[in-house]
Parts: sequence; C-alpha cells; structure tokens
Amino acid sequence: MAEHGGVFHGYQMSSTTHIIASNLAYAKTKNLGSVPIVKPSWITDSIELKKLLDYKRYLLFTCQSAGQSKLNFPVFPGIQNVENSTSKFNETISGNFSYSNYNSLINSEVYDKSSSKNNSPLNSLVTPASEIENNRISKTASDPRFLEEFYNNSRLHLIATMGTEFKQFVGKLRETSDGKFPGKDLLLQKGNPQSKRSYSSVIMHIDMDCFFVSVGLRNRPDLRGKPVAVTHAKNAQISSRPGRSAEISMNLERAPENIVEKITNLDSHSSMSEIACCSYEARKCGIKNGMFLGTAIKYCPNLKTIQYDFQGYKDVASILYKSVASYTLDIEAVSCDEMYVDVTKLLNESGLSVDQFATHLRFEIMEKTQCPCSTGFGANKLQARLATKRAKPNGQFYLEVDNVEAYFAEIELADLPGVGRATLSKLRNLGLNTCGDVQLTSLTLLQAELGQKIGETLLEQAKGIDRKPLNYNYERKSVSAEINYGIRFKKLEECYNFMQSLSQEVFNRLNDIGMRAKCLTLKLMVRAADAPVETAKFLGHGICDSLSKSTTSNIPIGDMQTIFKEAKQLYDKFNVPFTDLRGVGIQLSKLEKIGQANSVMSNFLKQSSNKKESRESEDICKEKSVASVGAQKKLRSHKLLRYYRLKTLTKEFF
Ligand code: DCP
Ligand code: MG
Ligand code: MG
Repeated sequence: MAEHGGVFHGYQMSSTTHIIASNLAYAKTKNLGSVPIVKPSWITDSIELKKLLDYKRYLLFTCQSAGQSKLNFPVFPGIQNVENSTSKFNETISGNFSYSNYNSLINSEVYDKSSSKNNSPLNSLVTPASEIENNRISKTASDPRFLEEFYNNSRLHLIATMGTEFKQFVGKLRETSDGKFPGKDLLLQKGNPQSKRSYSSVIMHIDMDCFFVSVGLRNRPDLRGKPVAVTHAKNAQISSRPGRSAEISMNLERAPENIVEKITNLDSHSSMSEIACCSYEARKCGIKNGMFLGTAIKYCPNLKTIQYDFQGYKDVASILYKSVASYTLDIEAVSCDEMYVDVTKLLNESGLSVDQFATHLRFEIMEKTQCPCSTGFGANKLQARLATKRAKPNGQFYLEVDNVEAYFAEIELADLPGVGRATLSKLRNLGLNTCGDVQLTSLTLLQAELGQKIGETLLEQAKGIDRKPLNYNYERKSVSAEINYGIRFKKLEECYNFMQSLSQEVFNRLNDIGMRAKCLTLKLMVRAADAPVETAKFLGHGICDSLSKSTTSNIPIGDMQTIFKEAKQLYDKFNVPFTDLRGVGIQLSKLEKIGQANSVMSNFLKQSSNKKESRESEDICKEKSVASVGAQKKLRSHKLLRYYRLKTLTKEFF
C-alpha cells in the first residue's frame, strides 16, 4: 500500500481517511467516528487493478456509506484498554505513543490477516499493523515531516531525552541550591543525631521496579500481580512478510548466542514488536525487557499488554528526582528511573541506619507515585548497583564491607557493567563465568587475554572494587541525531533533503545547549550485500554494515548549512547507493561552549589568516578502505565487517 502512495496510520488521526477491517463488532463502530470502515480487499484489488477503486463497494457495513447522513458518534472518547478488547481482529495495535500528544490518540489499527494469507502476491504490500515498530506512522524518510513524527513517537528517543534532562536538572539544582533540604530537615527531627553514625562511604543506587509497567498499573489496579508487558502490539501473531524468514535465518547463522536466544522462538508469524518493560510476574515465566512479543507469548500465553504512558513516566521520574533532591544533591543521574546518591553525610548527620533511611525513602516514593522502587547500598557505585539486584523487586539491600567478596563471587560476569559481548566470550573461553572464577584467576592471565587495562579493571570489579567517583557535573560530550527506521530513498534528492532535515535537528540540539562542535561524524547503515531488500521489521534497518566517517575543523561548526555541507561531502565520499541506505546519523563532538568557541576562533583567525585547516579522519580503521565500490566489495569479505554486522544486529535486537 505504501509503495502505491497509500499512507498507513498507526492510530486513527484527524487525517485518517479510511479504517481497514475484515471483521468488527458493530457496537465498536461508535468509537470510530464517521470514517468509513472498509474491507482489506479494497486495497488489494486497487493495487491489482492499478487504480484507486471506489471504496463504497467495499464497506464492511453496508449501511455505512459516504453519502448517507450519519449519526454524530463521538470520536475518540478516551484511551481504550487493549487487553479488554473483545475485538476479533487478527491484528490490532493500540496504545498511545506520541509523547507530545499523548492523550489525543486511540487505538484503531486493524489488519486482515486472512486476506494476506491467500495466494495473491499483492497481499505482501499490505502492512500488518503489528509490524509497525513503535506504532509509528508508515511514512518513510522521504517525507519532509518524517523526522518530526519519528521523534514524537520514538520510545528510545524519549528515554534518552529524559535521561539527559534529569542529568541537566540535577546540574541546575546543584548550581542554584540555597543549601536547604526539607527532606533532610524532617529526617533530622525523626532520626537520632545523638547516635552519631560514622559510615566512611555509603553510596545508594535507587531504581524504579519495572518502571513502565508500574506507571501503567496506576490506572489498571486490576492487573496488579499478573504478567503484564508494555508494548505496542496486542497480538503476538502477525501475517508473514516477505524477506522475514530469510532475515531470521541469516541472523541465526551469524548471531552470537544472546541474539539467538532472542530470535530462536520466532517464526514467520511472530510479532517482532518489542516489549519495553514487563512485570516481575511476567519475568518469572522467562520474559525479559526487550523481548519480542511473539517470543514472550510463547513463554506466557496469559501475558497482558498495556499501553505506553509517556506523560506518566515523566511525572513519576520527576517526583523520584525531586524527592531524593530534598535530602541531598550529591546525585549522579543515570536515567529516568535510576540514580546514584552519596548518602554518607546524610546518614552520619541524621544518625539513621542505612536500613532506616532506605525504608523511609522507599515509603515516601511509593506514597507519592504508587510505584515501587528498590535501593542497593555499598561502599561504591559498583557495589550499590549490584546490591540493587538482590533488593529487587520492591526491596532494599546493604552490602556491608565484610560480605563484599563473598557476595561478588556469586555474580555472573555478564552482570558487571562494561563487560561487553567480546570480553564475555573471551572469558567464557577461559572457563570463567562468575566473579568468583575471576577472583581466583591471576592478573597476568587476565591481562594477557584482555589487555593491561581491562584485565586489571576486571579483577578489581570481580572483587567489588570501583574507583570511579560519582559524577556530579554532567558534561555533554557529543550531540547527535541518528535514524535507522524508515530510511528508504528512491531518489538522491530525497536523501539530501533528509540529510538537510537531520542537519537542522542536530544543529537545534547543539544550539539548545549553547555549544559549537569541531568534529562531525556521518554514520551510515547500509544494507548488507546478501541481506534481503525487505526487512523483517517493517521499514526497519535489517542486516546492515555500519560505516562512519569524520571530519574535524579548527573552526567550530555553528550553523546548519555547514553541518549539511560537511555531512553531504562525507556522504558523497562513501560512494554507496542511496537505495541501500537503512540508517543515517550525524554526530557532533569535540564540543565547546559558544563563548569559548568564539575566543578560540578569533585566536585561530589571527594566527592563520582565514586559512581553514580541515582534516578528515577515519575513525574506524575499517572505513579507510571504503573509498570505492571495488574496495568495498573486498571489505565485505573481511572479518571485521562481520563483526560490525553483528554489532548492527545487536543494536536492532536489543
Ligand atoms: N526501557 C526501554 N527500552 C530499553 C530499556 C529501558 O523501553 N531498551 C524503558 C522501560 C523500562 C525503563 O526504561 O521500564 C527503565 O529501565 P530499567 O532497566 O530500569 O528496567 P525496569 O525498570 O523495567 O525493570 P527493573 O525493575 O529491572 O529496573
Ligand atoms: Mg528500573
Ligand atoms: Mg533503570
């Protein structure tokens, strides 16, 4: 449909012209307003006959016609609960994904699976609703409004933005603090300052329990205690898409074991809609955050799905941060539901024990938000973070000094922060699986296998040693805008137009934080030579090679035109067909504050009389050889490329 000029809406919008359904309880139509409800064959027949047929012949309810006067049914009475729906649709997506218009959307996606199961090859052009990742509208990046809509609907963008916002929020509070802490004052009254604790270092890690689900359950108390997941799609079964089986088997062939875990249970009809968050009851069945709904439902057929509530996440996160900030500003923000806090002074001054304080704070947060959280305490960030693992869900745990090594001995190496897939596989080859195994291994062996620095850090981590202090001063190192969904260009001009919009986006972000940049990196995801053109996920990126090129300049970049010009020049140097692009990103780094940039620039201008020194650097050795198609072919066979593909895969699946 999209290929033939149709536009698919993830929800009914004011601009939605038709609803496609093969089966619908008549009573339900009253929620759908006066938009005609048309059978899927209207689309398939139109495509087959290569012209837009009159939809009236395809109305699902013959009493509904465009000319007929209509009852004035209310449109969009509110957000519908997916799991209560008695709809017989084969495919329904529901939920409310636009964070800016979060109250204005309602589920209305329907898709007729049976129609696509017949033998017409044209059926493959109809997009199953549940395959629209993130329930985004089905525009591609060729559409001028794509970027705006993409960002309004992207959950990962929202999470990243919220994380940055809270880091900045803590920074602002620290700058403008009047030294008053109402929460702490209350504690001092309640506590026992005479008892004079003398903790030498107590770091708290606090993290909301199954954050998105907990926020969602505030409006669905009936689902408490049940396996619940936040996801876009309702149904785990979808109609198959061309290319999907090929892509899944390619993934299986190449994928490292944890990707295999994610996709082995998938078949060509399993929904690849991701579960953003699942309840602890769902986790007991083996479901994890990030799993595909199609896989999850196999573990737990009773799984209930609920909608996203972006405004709710912001509200609860804000209460969490403000509550903690009323005790101390020694906070390192990690993400919207998580932070580290140095509570040493607070405990010593109040005379409260770690447990007393944790109980007090967790009760306060639960009371204010109706959402549970867990707290872990230890002498450093690493200990605190891993103590939270034991505390979850809805608990607290203090890892005391004497127990550290024994506690860490049981920890899986995969649970250590910073231990990535490559390191893990090297360690597994050495027969090392837990921190306990590493504790008994010599530094020499670890360093020989992992290198000096990583070997040393790993041994320390395995013993619970972490020398990194809390980072109170959040500093942006880079600003970027990267899109790997909906990238399908038919003309070079569309590609350039998109890069221009992306340049504007990244410039706005740079400007918002009052910075200028000396380095620009263009990142491309290019369809792998043997990957199917149709991706398993609708408009997803599929299996790609990740390429990037950077350019640095002594004159800080500070306007959209320059960003676009540099990005375009880098793109032209890649020499990759625009039809194979599946992801485009622009990253600005080596940032300087605007004032600082100006003084550096005037110095530079004095010294070098306007002579721009521009130096291009290839930031990944692999890309050095991506200069010509011939070289590229050679490169494709290179082992390194395989590694990058796996990296790309990993990105897509996690
Ligand atoms: N999230 C997401 N996609 C990811 C990671 C996170 O949508 N790849 C969202 C959903 C989570 C929230 O961020 O609810 C917080 O992430 P956490 O890692 O803290 O996980 P949860 O809060 O869901 O569970 P836990 O109780 O283990 O902290
Ligand atoms: Mg959490
Ligand atoms: Mg978290």
